This record gives sequence, C-alpha cells and structure tokens, in this order.
Amino acid sequence: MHKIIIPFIIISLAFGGYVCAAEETRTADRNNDGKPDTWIIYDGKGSRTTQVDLNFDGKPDMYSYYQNGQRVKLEVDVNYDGKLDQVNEYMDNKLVRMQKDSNKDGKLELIFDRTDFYSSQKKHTEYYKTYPQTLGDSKTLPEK
Ligand SMILES: [Ca+2]
Ligand SMILES: [Ca+2]
Ligand SMILES: [Ca+2]
Repeated sequence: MHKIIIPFIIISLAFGGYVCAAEETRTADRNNDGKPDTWIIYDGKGSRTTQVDLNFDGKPDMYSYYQNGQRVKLEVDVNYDGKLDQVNEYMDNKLVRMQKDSNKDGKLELIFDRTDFYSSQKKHTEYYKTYPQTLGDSKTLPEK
C-alpha cells in the first residue's frame, strides 16, 4: 500500500508547486488615471509578455515578449490604429529580424532577417531545467 501512496504524494507536491508558478498578470498605471496602461503577463514557464498602452486609450500598443529574462520579440503600433507597424525579433538580446510598415500600406515589409546567421553562429548552450524528476516511475523505494 505504501508503495503506491508515497509516489502519489510526491507527485502531488511537485504538481502543486508547478501550479503555484502558473499564469499571472500584473498591471501598472503609469499616468495615474486609475486605468491600467501596462500589463505584464507571466505564463509560469519562464516566459512573460509586457503590453504597454502608449497613448493611454486603454488598448495596448507595444508588446514585448520575453523568454528566460531575454527579450525575444517586440511589436509596436506606432500610429495607434490597432495594426502593428514594426516587429523586431531578437536572439541573445541582438536584433536579428525586423519587419516594418515603411510605406504605410498596412502591411509589414521585411527590413532584414539575420536569424539564419545567428542560428549558425549561436554557441551551443545547455539549459538544465530544474523540473522535478518523475518519481512515480521508480521501481525501487527505500524500505517501507
Ligand atoms: Ca493609466
Ligand atoms: Ca493605446
Ligand atoms: Ca499602426
């Protein structure tokens, strides 16, 4: 009986800790008009999105995407018409790809794309995730 219950408790605890780090949204009111104009959305897995309302009309105009603390993408609606005018993409905090509506036709034009270059240049880095091991699969348990 203990052989079944103990792993179950360990998994429950691990899963509970994971839920605690789940999605969360924080807001800020930069111009103190009582309405939020900055939203920071955490997905609980190391990524977050920042949305900023630049003209204080209640709708976000700038979106920043972060993974593991590094910005990977920036989207901006420069003229506040609800359509994005510039999209920047980053690798290792370097701007590697830019799209911009330079001729104001409502569509983004590709300005440059160096993602292939940086992908090949990028050093091999290993990420050690600190996810708890799945103990439920272990056949051997310490003495009961
Ligand atoms: Ca505000
Ligand atoms: Ca706005
Ligand atoms: Ca726009």
